[in-house]
Amino acid sequence: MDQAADDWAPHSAHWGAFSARWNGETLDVTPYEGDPAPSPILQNFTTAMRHKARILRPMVRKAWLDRSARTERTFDQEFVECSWDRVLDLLASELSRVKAEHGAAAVFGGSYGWSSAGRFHHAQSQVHRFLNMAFGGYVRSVNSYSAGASAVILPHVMGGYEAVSRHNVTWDQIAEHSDVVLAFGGMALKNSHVASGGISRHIERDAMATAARRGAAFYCISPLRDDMPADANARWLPIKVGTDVALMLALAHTLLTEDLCDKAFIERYCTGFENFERYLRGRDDGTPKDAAWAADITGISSGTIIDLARRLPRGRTLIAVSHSLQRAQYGEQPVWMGAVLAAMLGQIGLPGGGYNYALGALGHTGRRINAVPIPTLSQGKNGVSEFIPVARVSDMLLNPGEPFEYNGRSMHYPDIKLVYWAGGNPFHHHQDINRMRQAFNAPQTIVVHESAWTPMAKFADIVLPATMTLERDDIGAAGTDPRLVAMRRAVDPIGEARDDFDIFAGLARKLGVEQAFTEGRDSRQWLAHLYEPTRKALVEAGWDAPDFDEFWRRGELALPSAPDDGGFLRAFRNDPAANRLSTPSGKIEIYSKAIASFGYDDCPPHPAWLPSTEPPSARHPLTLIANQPATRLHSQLDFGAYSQSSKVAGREVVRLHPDDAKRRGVANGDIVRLFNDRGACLAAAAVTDDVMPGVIQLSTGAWYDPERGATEQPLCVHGNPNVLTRDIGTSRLAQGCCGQVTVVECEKYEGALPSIRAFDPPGQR
Ligand SMILES: Nc1nc2c(c(=O)[nH]1)N[C@H]1C(S)=C(S)[C@@H](COP(=O)(O)OP(=O)(O)OC[C@H]3O[C@@H](n4cnc5c(=O)[nH]c(N)nc54)[C@H](O)[C@@H]3O)O[C@H]1N2
Ligand SMILES: Nc1nc2c(c(=O)[nH]1)N[C@H]1C(S)=C(S)[C@@H](COP(=O)(O)OP(=O)(O)OC[C@H]3O[C@@H](n4cnc5c(=O)[nH]c(N)nc54)[C@H](O)[C@@H]3O)O[C@H]1N2
Ligand SMILES: [Mo]
Repeated sequence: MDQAADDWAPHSAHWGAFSARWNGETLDVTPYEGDPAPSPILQNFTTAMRHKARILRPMVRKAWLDRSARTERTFDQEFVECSWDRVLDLLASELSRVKAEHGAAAVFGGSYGWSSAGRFHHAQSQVHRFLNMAFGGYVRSVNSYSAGASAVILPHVMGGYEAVSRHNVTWDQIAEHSDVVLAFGGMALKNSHVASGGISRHIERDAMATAARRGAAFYCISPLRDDMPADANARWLPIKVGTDVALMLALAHTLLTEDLCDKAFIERYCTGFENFERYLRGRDDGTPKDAAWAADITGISSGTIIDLARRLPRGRTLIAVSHSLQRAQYGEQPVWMGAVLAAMLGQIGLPGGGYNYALGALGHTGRRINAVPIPTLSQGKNGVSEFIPVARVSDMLLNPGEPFEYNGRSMHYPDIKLVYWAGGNPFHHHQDINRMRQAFNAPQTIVVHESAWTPMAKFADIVLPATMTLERDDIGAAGTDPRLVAMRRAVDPIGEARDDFDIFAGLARKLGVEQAFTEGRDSRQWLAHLYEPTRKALVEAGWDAPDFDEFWRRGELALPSAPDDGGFLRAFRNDPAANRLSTPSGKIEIYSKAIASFGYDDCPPHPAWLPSTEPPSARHPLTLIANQPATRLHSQLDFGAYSQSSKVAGREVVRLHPDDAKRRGVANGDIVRLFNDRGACLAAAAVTDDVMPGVIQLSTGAWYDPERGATEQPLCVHGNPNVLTRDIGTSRLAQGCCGQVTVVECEKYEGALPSIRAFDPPGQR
């Protein structure tokens, strides 16, 4: 793109590459021309830049500033405006005080969150780098809300995570080779709209359509019909939430007893099948895990299960397990059992077959990996060794010093005095918000960088206004997207907002360590610096490798992809002696001696059916699915045009089956109250048979909007499901989050409708 066309700036978001032009009031947005199926989520930008929810200048909570009697943090606390110079002085001296009195291990800097797509102005990388380089480290968090259980179980079972999720079966292979795809949790296109770092080609829809035209059969195993796109022409097998392991076991049982399983594969590539077989046949507990047994649990008839099992070995079959299944109690089990089922079919490592975890859950999976590295900001070395599994944040803040178990280790929660967050929204992402509110009242100081008044910003003591991605230059890149994007600034920064990098550079200056943090580079010099390793690798690969200025002028750069070679699992299949998996046995572990040695009854040494300890009950008969939203990424730009267009009376929409609606006197468009013992929220009902009976679905991401007044469990008037979800670990093995599923009751809301204040700035002086 030359300078003349520069009013259209190339840019990139986690939900797609695009061009943007500021028209003085709103943003014109055009998707990247090479994208076959761009995401409508891009349209959230149009009205977002100058929205009232944006933060204009540094703000400090008045009660924190007064340091009077310690007051509880609330969502309608008063803030005081502050100059940048003063706020950085205040923050520098507070950081120094905490470090002097308590050490760097009193700072929690995990700062989980998706931030924005640019690889330099990536807030989470910036805050980690700052705390490492300028402060001596911080208590970090490990793993993710996405893959909390799978990131721990898959290394035990298959020796790694990436080889099973990313560098494995591709959409091209599915289009060409797969005959049957069992999609546990589906592969909704709204999910693959998104890939961290950006995505320039949304290929999933066309690949599924091609495969379906060729005769491939997709099965949508899910409580929601629309978890597969229409183009896949999928058969819907509605399954009771959280019972997939029972279905997988019954499929495995049928394969075993009808002599349909690939014994040679199990013999050569797996270990521990005998222990599992005893369990499957019910040798010790007297319960064979057969189709009749599973029918009761799953709600799928035994005939359907047996027919499906018989079909699996007849062609190229892919078992796909989504992230969602493991974002629940005992979430390790479906991930492990999916691998075991695929092992029994013997197709792991074959094109379009075997096992692929999280295929279609994001736009990174099912793609070829880039053959060159992408720009990455170094985060330095953390001087603090303490960490928590990411979703144990409330436990940590509420229970300093208390013991907990994680992946075979006995650990203790650190004592946190200061929390530093940039690029995430815990009041979006964490479970049991009423409990979390108490937890976030424990630290002495909370610092947040944000571009908008999210509930997390409103709950902080020091709030620093960060630019939005379109207000700065950056480089967009993902390891699975064959394109580098020059993300050019399209709009001037709002108010006094600064880039996270500049905020940290200023803070490092106050602390006398500016050079360590900036290494003497400004933003522009950093971009050129981060580009250099990619350019060098392009030169070595004999590819077009322009210098930084030329890349910037062009606006984009093609990157070469590695071959579609099936990754490590193919290599393992071809030569298991030369390509041992990184498991203790070098093979797929159907029984794990390592896990056996931990002695966890909530994660036994082979996959097993463990029902949730919070099943539906007379008081809370409905199972709530709190899945990813179709109209935005998490809570980002919930105030944007596209997200807002989906709301009804300003509320998030909750979907339920006609039978469940009728029983409760609920009609389409009614405002309903969802509640359980942990909390309550309002939402607008949509009655549809795309949701199976007994299930109710409210996506995440509506900004938490508590009704004012001092109650323990204020009603969220906007529709954030995390007031209802359970804040427990998946098991002692992984301690992942359990946000996907909870039990609730639903009733028509008859009271006066409280107004939505989620996007209003807090009280100011
Ligand atoms: N109940 C339930 N809960 C869930 C899930 C679920 O399935 N059910 N899913 C979970 C999953 S998988 C995830 S990954 C998490 C996601 O949780 P988060 O990643 O915390 O969610 P986001 O809304 O993406 O938060 C990113 C924040 O960064 C801010 N931001 C963007 N750009 C910048 C920037 O340049 N600088 C700064 N300082 N800030 C910026 C945005 O304004 C936004 O507030 O949610 C989890 N929560
Ligand atoms: N548009 C959009 N896309 C996103 C995101 C977003 O915020 N917005 N977030 C991204 C992120 S960070 C992540 S980690 C991925 C998450 O990827 P996933 O976790 O796979 O996505 P979800 O939409 O939460 O869940 C997918 C579906 O699983 C089904 N499901 C839930 N419980 C069960 C169960 O027990 N059994 C079965 N069989 N099905 C079940 C639900 O019907 C749900 O719609 O999505 C990514 N994609
Ligand atoms: Mo995620």
